[in-house]
Amino acid sequence: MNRGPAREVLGTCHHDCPDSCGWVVTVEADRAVRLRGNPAHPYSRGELCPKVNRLLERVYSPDRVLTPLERTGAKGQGQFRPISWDDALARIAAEWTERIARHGGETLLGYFDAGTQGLIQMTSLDRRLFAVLGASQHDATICGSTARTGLTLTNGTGLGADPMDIVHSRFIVLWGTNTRLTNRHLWPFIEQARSAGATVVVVDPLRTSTAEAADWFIQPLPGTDSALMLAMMAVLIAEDLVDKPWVDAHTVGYEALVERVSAWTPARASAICGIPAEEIVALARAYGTIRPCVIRTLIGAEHHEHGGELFRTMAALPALIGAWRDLGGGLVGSSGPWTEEALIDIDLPADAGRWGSRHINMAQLGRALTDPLLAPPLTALYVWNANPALTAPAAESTRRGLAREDLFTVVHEQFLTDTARCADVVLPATTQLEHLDVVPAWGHLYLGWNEAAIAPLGEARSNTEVFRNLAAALGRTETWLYDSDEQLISQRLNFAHERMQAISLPSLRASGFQRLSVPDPLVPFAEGNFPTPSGRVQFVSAAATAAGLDELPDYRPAREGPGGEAEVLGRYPLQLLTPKTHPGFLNSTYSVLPHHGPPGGPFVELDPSDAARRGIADGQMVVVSNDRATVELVARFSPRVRPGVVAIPFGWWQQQHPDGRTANALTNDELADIGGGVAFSDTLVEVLPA
Ligand SMILES: Nc1nc2c(c(=O)[nH]1)N[C@H]1C(S)=C(S)[C@@H](COP(=O)(O)OP(=O)(O)OC[C@H]3O[C@@H](n4cnc5c(=O)[nH]c(N)nc54)[C@H](O)[C@@H]3O)O[C@H]1N2
Ligand SMILES: Nc1nc2c(c(=O)[nH]1)N[C@H]1C(S)=C(S)[C@@H](COP(=O)(O)OP(=O)(O)OC[C@H]3O[C@@H](n4cnc5c(=O)[nH]c(N)nc54)[C@H](O)[C@@H]3O)O[C@H]1N2
Ligand code: SF4
Ligand SMILES: [Mo]
Repeated sequence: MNRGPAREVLGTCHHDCPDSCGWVVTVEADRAVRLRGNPAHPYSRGELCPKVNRLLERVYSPDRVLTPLERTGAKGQGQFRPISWDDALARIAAEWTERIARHGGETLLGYFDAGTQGLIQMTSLDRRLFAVLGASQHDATICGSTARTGLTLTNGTGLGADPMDIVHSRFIVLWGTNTRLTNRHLWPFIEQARSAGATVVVVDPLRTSTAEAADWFIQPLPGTDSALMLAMMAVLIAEDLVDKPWVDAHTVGYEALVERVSAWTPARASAICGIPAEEIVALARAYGTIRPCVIRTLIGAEHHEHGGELFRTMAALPALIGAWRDLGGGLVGSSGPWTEEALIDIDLPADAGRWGSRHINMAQLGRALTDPLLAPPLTALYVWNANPALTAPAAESTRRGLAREDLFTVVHEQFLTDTARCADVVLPATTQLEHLDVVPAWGHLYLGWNEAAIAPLGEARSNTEVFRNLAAALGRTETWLYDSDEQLISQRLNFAHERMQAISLPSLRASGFQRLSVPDPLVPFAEGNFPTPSGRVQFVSAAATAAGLDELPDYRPAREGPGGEAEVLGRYPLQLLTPKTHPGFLNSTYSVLPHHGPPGGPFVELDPSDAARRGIADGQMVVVSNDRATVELVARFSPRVRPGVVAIPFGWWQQQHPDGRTANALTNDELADIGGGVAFSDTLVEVLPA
């Protein structure tokens, strides 16, 4: 068969992952036959990952949704029949129009996450359409918002050092981040630093694969890090390891901080964190003496009741030792803000906006859908780029909400996920190979271009295309609801911004990636100049007080955590973590595809001493329970957890769980202290033989 000449198309991974790897797709006769890492990409350097190495199997999977579907069975049963696009769009327009006429625009909610984190396919035209419809506003807070808000209280910004400059570090603290799993392309840079003599420390309540590979593993009880950090500061101050000239020049509130941490002896922190006092002292000494010294953190540690406080406290550490002076020093969190500050908010022409004033926090979708007092009620839900039935906390409330007969749910998806199975109408979505986009990264400083490599499969349509279609079906006449993908990209990138100086659409398109125009090497705060009210690091923060926190960094126990409410701890003495764990999964994506998960399906990890006390044998069926749900699982004795802590790796779908209830059935949907994030990891449970 003559398949015609092969083409190579440059793209960028769309996944909600810090790495935003560059790729090359080989296309023959409009079929993608090969996908590999782009060797020219300076960060990902030709490598992808166990998930995306098999992306073509996902793109061409027989299980993909390739036509619009309409529900035929009961809600949530997943029974559908194919319908035409015209019929699907007409039905959605009619349902929305009727419901908005009855209840007002706020009865409608558009719900998305970062299924693709592309500049226009994640969120762009949707904002214009839902605004003109007066819909409820979706607060996109489930990932990263609390960490950034915490860092910003102290530093005035989430900006940090260039992740790639970690090669220059000699003391690297991976604090609440599982680099080898979640940020795997940073690991070679860490190894490079290590071969030049760097020490790698991991601070994590779980002995992760990253902890296994570290030089020093510190395992605090979950959510207790602020106590550990305050005690480290006490040691730094007591042992004269503070960089006084830098502190005097670039911080405010030092004397008050000295006073605050004087109460935080290592012994006191030790009793809270479950780490020997000597180890806290040793960590502080190493942190205060080895340079350049960097803290690398991402998202996982924010999922606590006091998650914002944790990050706000963390940001004080590098300031105290003047770590920002050095290339390879300071703090590296999400590098997203470097790009985001060079983007234009294209929501709406100024005179056209009439969003509803009501905000719905995405982490509490279940609450919003089941709240009998919510006025007006949510009666129309449109979901794209997300699988909230599985990924939002307190999943049984989401399930009850999605089962409501009076709720009209549309899900735009590639697969029949747990959320799509609850829909009234499912719309088929393109994959990253089938649409155009630009991908901003949160793990490095390169923008990535993504050229569509192949035509949409079946009747799949991209997110932006469907919003144009919906606008037409609703009879909207505003021209800006119909902007093309190229127009949206041009509107979004702020070429006038200094960070875009070297970037143009043709150059980005031709090269596949370009570095933001920021200094290389980048030492952002060597001379201070923090964007806070004082221009300095705020050890004392009025913004913190305004947000309801103490003016100084502090530790407070979580209600559902160690040192929490005695009544709850008495009934549910084990703290549950539900972490990302399998290299083949990306949140809930891939878990039902062959070759992605470990054989045997979901399980709960226990320390053998906790199991023995309950008469639980390795491999036995157990019931994990709290007031939110019971979940049946196989017990596994695990060296990853310490006594008092259990873990259920997250990502498996309902159909893969023995009783259809997933890890998130158990998790806490209380919000974190600031930033709107959620306390997934402050969840107490009991585990008993089934
Ligand atoms: N393979 C793979 N890669 C992924 C993902 C995936 O699902 N699979 N998901 C992507 C997404 S959406 C994100 S947000 C990033 C997340 O990237 P990371 O933030 O690196 O990953 P997490 O696993 O969420 O959390 C990191 C670690 O925080 C720990 N942790 C929990 N509570 C605490 C605490 O109180 N203190 C401390 N010190 N540590 C704590 C957890 O045990 C976990 O090992 O990863 C992305 N990359
Ligand atoms: N228990 C527990 N819960 C968690 C976490 C945890 O660690 N533990 N992590 C939390 C975090 S950090 C995050 S970010 C969230 C992630 O939550 P979600 O974003 O809901 O998770 P995903 O499983 O990645 O779902 C993304 C969906 O988008 C779809 N998709 C991909 N590309 C496109 C596209 O172009 N168009 C459309 N229409 N759809 C597309 C995919 O098929 C997939 O089903 O989960 C959170 N929930
Ligand atoms: S999921 Fe992450 S590591 Fe894997 S290819 Fe995509 S960006 Fe790279
Ligand atoms: Mo995330």
